Amino acid sequence: MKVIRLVLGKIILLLNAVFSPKSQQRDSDAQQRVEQELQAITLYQFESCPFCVKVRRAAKRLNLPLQTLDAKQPDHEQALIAGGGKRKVPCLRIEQDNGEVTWMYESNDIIAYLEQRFA
Ligand SMILES: N[C@@H](CCC(=O)N[C@@H](CS)C(=O)NCC(=O)O)C(=O)O
Repeated sequence: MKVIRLVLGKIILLLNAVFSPKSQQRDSDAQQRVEQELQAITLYQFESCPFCVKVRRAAKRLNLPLQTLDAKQPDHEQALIAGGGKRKVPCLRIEQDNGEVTWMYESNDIIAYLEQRFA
């Protein structure tokens, strides 16, 4: 089972690399502003999780160089569980200007949020 999952994961990564989506273009000032806003956003993920790949592809389409953290690493895993309440990925950590932090699960919700905020 572990081997099948490993092989499927590699296939997903390969297909993702081959059929990488085109990125939306912004002028350099707008892109700089977006990247500034992204400082407060982090994606907790597993590299070959299909739901995480789906979110990363949406981020690529939107030209969002998201910071990502591997939730398999014990320190990131602990932070995810402590902050978000469960060991599930993808999870988007969003820090507001007032310091309040939101942990958003569900790939579809994350993509809708990114599209609504940055498209
Ligand atoms: N409906 C969720 C599914 C997410 C999901 O099933 N993630 C798996 C990895 S692919 C997970 O975190 N499982 C918990 C674990 O592996 O501990 C979404 O669309 O984000």
